[in-house]
Amino acid sequence: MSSKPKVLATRTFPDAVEKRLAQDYNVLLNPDDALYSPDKLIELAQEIDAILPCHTEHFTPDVIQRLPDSVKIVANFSVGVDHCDLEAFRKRGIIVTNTPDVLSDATAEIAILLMLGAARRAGEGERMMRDGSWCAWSPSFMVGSAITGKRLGIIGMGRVGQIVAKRARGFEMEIHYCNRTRLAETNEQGAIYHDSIEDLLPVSDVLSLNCPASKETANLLSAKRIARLPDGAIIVNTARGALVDESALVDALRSGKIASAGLDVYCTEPGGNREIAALPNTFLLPHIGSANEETRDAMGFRALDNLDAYFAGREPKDRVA
Ligand code: 8YV
Repeated sequence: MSSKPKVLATRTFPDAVEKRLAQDYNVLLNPDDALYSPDKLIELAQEIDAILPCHTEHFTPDVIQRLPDSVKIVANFSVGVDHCDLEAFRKRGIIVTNTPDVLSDATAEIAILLMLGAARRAGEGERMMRDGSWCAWSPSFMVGSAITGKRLGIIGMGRVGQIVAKRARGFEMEIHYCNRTRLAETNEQGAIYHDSIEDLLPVSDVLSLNCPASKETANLLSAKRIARLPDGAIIVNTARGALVDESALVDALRSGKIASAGLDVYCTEPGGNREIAALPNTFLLPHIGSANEETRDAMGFRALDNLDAYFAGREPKDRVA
């Protein structure tokens, strides 16, 4: 009988996922959910065949270089792979997979939550109720802006972007988007295509970032681009913090150029950005775009499907390197 492949699970995963892992693999779990340092990761990876990591593990060229030869595949529990240097993985001949599709609905839900929360000043209201400072009401109290009927600009009309558009249509929003390639008419569902971000911004009363982080998209939302948005626009980010020049965003939120921002992701995680957190006109969440039970199970199963395929001698469905 051949022995089961050895898998290093870098974090604590949902029960159902760990159960399947333990059934099919010889698994090294992390019951304390400790965040491993690069040295610890390398140490634990000795004689390991596969790693099941999250976006919290940073696979830099140095880390990848130091991985033992036994590691053949890194099956990420994430759709984003900006924590992985894919070129370095390719050079080492290590396969990398991700978990697309299964978290699109969950992330789109959070985008809508952020949109509403930012537009209707939900963060300010919530803080007020908790600290007991609500002591008056007037017609001008806590007045925000509507999203119904407004123009929504989406940067990155992939799986998540298209679902954000679909949900936003429920608020009668007019959808505009910019994407590397224009969608087929049937997928556009009436959304208006812009072939440059510069063209998209002036028609975006609400701007939603839904593209992956990469060298090309780093600081995509710069001061110059923020200036092209309509005055009083709302910015929503459920993708990655690295897409935004956070100091330019702080300036724009302070000046009122941007009315409010709803953010789930930050340049520095965990922790976020203290300057952003100090601003009243922000509605902030701690990177929980995919954090619901159904989605986290589905992400784990998708990562395991990729591992199963590899160890059965098939091409993993979600191979990115
Ligand atoms: C995940 C995400 O929770 O999948 C992604 O890219 O950003 C999140 O929704 C996280 O990455 C899990 O590793």
